[in-house]
Amino acid sequence: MATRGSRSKKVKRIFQQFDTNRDGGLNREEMAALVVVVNPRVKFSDEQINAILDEVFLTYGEFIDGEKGLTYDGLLWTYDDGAGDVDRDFDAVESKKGAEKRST
Ligand SMILES: [Ca+2]
Repeated sequence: MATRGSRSKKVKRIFQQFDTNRDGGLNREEMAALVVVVNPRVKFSDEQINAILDEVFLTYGEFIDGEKGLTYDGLLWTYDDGAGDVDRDFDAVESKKGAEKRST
């Protein structure tokens, strides 16, 4: 059951997974990694990634914390807006983590 509580918990896990420098925001580099992982079947060009990031940072400007980038609240909003499927993205992130664990 996709309750709001389990949703935000999943978004939190996704956020923390990609906030690699742990500063509480997703900068362009971190967001780019997220976009790539949750779209495993898509081969993005740098231009496409840049266009997506421009769009996100423009649309969610009020959730951008300076150099840190998109905050957790901002990421939650992108899902509330239907920009991505939390469950699907969460599974993609988790399965990637599992694959990395197996390969080491
Ligand atoms: Ca960060």
